[in-house]
Amino acid sequence: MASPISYAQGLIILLSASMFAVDGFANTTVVGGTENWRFGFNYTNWAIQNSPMYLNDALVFKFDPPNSTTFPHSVYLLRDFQSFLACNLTGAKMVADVTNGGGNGFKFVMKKWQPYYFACGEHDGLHCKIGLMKFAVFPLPRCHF
Ligand SMILES: *[C@@H]1O[C@H](CO)[C@@H](O)[C@H](O)[C@H]1NC(C)=O
Ligand SMILES: *[C@@H]1O[C@H](CO)[C@@H](O)[C@H](O)[C@H]1NC(C)=O
Ligand SMILES: *[C@@H]1O[C@H](CO)[C@@H](O)[C@H](O)[C@H]1NC(C)=O
Ligand SMILES: *[C@@H]1O[C@H](CO)[C@@H](O)[C@H](O)[C@H]1NC(C)=O
Ligand SMILES: [Cu+2]
Repeated sequence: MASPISYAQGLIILLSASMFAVDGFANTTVVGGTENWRFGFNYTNWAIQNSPMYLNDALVFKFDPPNSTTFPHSVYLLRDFQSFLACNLTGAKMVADVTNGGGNGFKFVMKKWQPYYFACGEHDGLHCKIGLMKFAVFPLPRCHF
């Protein structure tokens, strides 16, 4: 005979099982679509068109490693909104270097409920400023209870 306590415990196990299942709904999106991560594509516009994004969604940055014919790119997280507006790399955190975007690309999972300010860090912020290689995402929690 099931006691109320074991029923409650069963419910908790069920709820946590469906919380784990949330991972199954996470999206993986290639930044820039078929344009990949390159100089001169409007990533702000791309981010608007791909909103909203959710917690645990993954972004894939694809860029060829540098050689004599390709330009180097990278991925940085800028420290705050002001730095994002100004393409100021002071205090930014490099998450992918110039070689990390080859092959299947560099995958970044947005695990925290916070704004993420992505930018290319090459040429001291020039790719960010003039090359439009920056965008912001505030991933939302997925709610489906
Ligand atoms: C990039 O796209 C945004 C959003 O659509 C737009 O406001 C902005 O003017 C565009 N930038 C350029 C340089 O075209
Ligand atoms: C995944 O991303 C695509 C493209 O932005 C969107 O159409 C779709 O609704 C997203 N799926 C989920 C489960 O969020
Ligand atoms: C440079 O890299 C690109 C893309 O990976 C490749 O198509 C091209 O052949 C390479 N060029 C040289 C000179 O290695
Ligand atoms: C960049 O950000 C740092 C830290 O906030 C600040 O000290 C510096 O003045 C900024 N640089 C420019 C050019 O605004
Ligand atoms: Cu770049």
